[in-house]
Order: sequence, then C-alpha cells, then structure tokens
Amino acid sequence: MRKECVTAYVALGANLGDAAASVRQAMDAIGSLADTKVTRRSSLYRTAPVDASGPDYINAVVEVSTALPAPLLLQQLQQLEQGAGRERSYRNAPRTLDLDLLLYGDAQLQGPALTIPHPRMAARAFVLVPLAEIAPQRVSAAQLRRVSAQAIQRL
Ligand code: A4P
Ligand code: MG
Repeated sequence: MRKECVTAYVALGANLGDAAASVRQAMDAIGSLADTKVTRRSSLYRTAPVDASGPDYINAVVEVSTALPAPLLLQQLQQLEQGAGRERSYRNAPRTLDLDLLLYGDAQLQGPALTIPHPRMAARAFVLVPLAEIAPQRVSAAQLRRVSAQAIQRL
C-alpha cells in the first residue's frame, strides 16, 4: 500500500566551518532519509546572527514530501546534526549545523520535544525569507514586513 505523504518544511542553519558546504550537504542528506524526498530547495542566504553571537550564518529552507511522522522526522534531522559534528554547548551557541522542523502539513503540535509550527519562526527573517522563496503561500506580506530590519543577503 502507498504511504500517505505530508509536505513539511525544514530550516537549515550553520555558522561554523564551511557553513555553505554544510548546508548543501545537509540538503542532500535530508533527501536520502527513508520515505522522504526533497521537493524544493531555497537559495542560500547570508544572515546576521539573531539572539546569538559569532560569525554570520548561512541559512536556507527545504520543502520535503515525507511519510515519516513528525517526531521521527525530527529525530532523523537531529541525527544528521550529530553527524555534522554538532555540539550542544549552550542555547544559540554557534553551530556546524542546525535543522529545525518549521511546518508539517497543517499540524499544530505543542510538546517539550516538538512544537509545530516552530515557535520562533515568525520573528526571524532567516526563516521567513527562504520559506517565502519556495512556499509563498505559507508566508504573508505582513510577516515579512515585521522582520524587514534584519540583515539577510541572498547568495
Ligand atoms: N524542538 C521543539 N520544537 C522543535 C522544532 N519544531 N524543530 C526542540 C526543531 N527542534 C524543536 O533545539 C532545542 C530543542 O528544541 C530540541 O531538543 C528539540 O527537541 P536545539 O537544536 O537542540 O538547540 P538550539 O538550536 O540552540 O535551539 P533552537 O530552538 O534550534 O534555536 P533557534 O531558536 O532555532 O535559534 N541567527 C541566524 N542569523 N541564523 C540562524 O540560523 N539560529 C539560532 C538558533 C539563533 N540565531 C540565528 C540562527
Ligand atoms: Mg535547532
């Protein structure tokens, strides 16, 4: 029987090492997860750190079509972060790779390990701008206006 697929969006971010290469590799790795296809990739963006310090970030968003339930998808994304050498030293510490699950269909989930939509996405140009590039129907003009002061450069 064919498995039901859901359209989900994953934010990618990195600001240590060769961040652009890490983000591109992670896009490929997400497409290699079981029962998961990458259906759209945003451009890469250079962004100033928000609520954080350290070098500029490289950020992007991918659209996936997945048959994995949301908690399992997050677990797989966290394994990819570990594989990229991610160390969780402190909240918002510079990182080799951060993968956040932004949207999972129209699901609304609120738990300690997983909240969807991602609770901070609406405040962040580094999420909304690449998301609007590949899924304009999921981001409003008003949302984009609210983050328009944040520095973001499309590469
Ligand atoms: N968690 C709950 N919901 C989710 C979700 N929808 N997606 C939990 C991913 N994780 C979710 O995440 C902390 C916990 O959130 C996890 O245990 C997971 O179960 P983490 O990745 O371990 O830690 P973190 O990255 O420090 O926290 P988080 O929440 O990912 O940080 P933020 O808020 O995403 O901020 N500035 C720029 N320019 N670009 C960036 O990419 N990133 C951050 C990180 C700050 N400033 C930035 C950027
Ligand atoms: Mg994260």
